[in-house]
Amino acid sequence: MELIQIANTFETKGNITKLEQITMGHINGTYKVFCDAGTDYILQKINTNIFKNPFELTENILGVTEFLGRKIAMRGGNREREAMTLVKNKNGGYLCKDGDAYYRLYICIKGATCYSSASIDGLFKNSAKAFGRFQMLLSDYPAAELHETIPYFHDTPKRLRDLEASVKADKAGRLKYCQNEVDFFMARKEFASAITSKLATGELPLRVTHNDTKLNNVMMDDATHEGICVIDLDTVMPGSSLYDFGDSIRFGASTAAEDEKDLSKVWCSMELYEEYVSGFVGEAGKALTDTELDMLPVGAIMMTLECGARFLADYLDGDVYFSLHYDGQNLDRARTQIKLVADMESKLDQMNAIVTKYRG
Ligand code: GN1
Ligand code: MG
Repeated sequence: MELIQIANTFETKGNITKLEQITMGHINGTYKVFCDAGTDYILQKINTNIFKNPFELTENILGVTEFLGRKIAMRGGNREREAMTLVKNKNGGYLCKDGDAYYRLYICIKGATCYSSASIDGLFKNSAKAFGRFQMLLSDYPAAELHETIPYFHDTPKRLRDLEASVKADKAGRLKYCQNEVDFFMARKEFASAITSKLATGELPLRVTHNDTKLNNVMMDDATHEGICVIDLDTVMPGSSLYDFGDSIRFGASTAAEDEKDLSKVWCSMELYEEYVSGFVGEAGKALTDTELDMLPVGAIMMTLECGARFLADYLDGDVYFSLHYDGQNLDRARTQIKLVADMESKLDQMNAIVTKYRG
């Protein structure tokens, strides 16, 4: 089927006038669907190589968005702007199957934008508040009801073992180009279990987490730049609050793009880090335990290390997971993450001091 025909299988208001691809994400195919009756939509082709069970995925998203919607309405908020809304398919479900592919449709949030860098003052802090609020609102969600859409998603020791397996297999014959990078990760094997070991003993609580808290996963209001809605709920699963905090710092506190080639431009900005800490701790701080607060900087290093290991493993595997816009992009991405990990390791005292300043 054509994409327009697929979009037409959903219960949209008005007629579809045009479709435009959105290229920001690395996983799903995403399109903006324009309609003539005032509401636009977001059509997504679910990447079923990665999300093996689109029905369970949809159950998670419906569960979380309806729960958030009820809370937002109770607080007097605007449900359609502050939470995502899945649109029903004319077949009664929420998915359109075309061959082996599955599609879903969301209402497009109007007057809001997602940014790939903190290009406007206060943007990063506002994203921190949005993710902090997200965590707060879901703190009493029945976590056991959620499906694990990608098992072991933020299990960093497992991600390093996967990297080791990719090194051994060297499927694409690229190990010769990245031995130093591989060594960097292998030297941090012991550190890799700092969070998972404490989750296992209960020293860190299990929470409902977003698990992909990049800046570009918050819609920002065009007029106020407030973070109004957290998007990309595919990886909402039980996890650690450190994952959510850490991934935000990894992506948003970097002074350069995730695939910057000139590593002299790549640093973890302590100004941006402080902005995020103030927003996140301000919004979610009361719900966090002392151990969680103590370990926030570890979360930032861990998520960066893990993501770097995943990019490098994908480079070694021949680029089978993350979408690429040019050859070698996964290696560039791995290198920026390495640079950021090394930078954060050297700034750890400063990062701890900033958390101390805001935890009260
Ligand atoms: C992927 O598709 P996107 O860009 O939201 C990935 C995240 C990575 C991120 C790196 C399901 O997210 O885990 O941190 O790329 N999502 C999945 O930019 O693997
Ligand atoms: Mg995303």
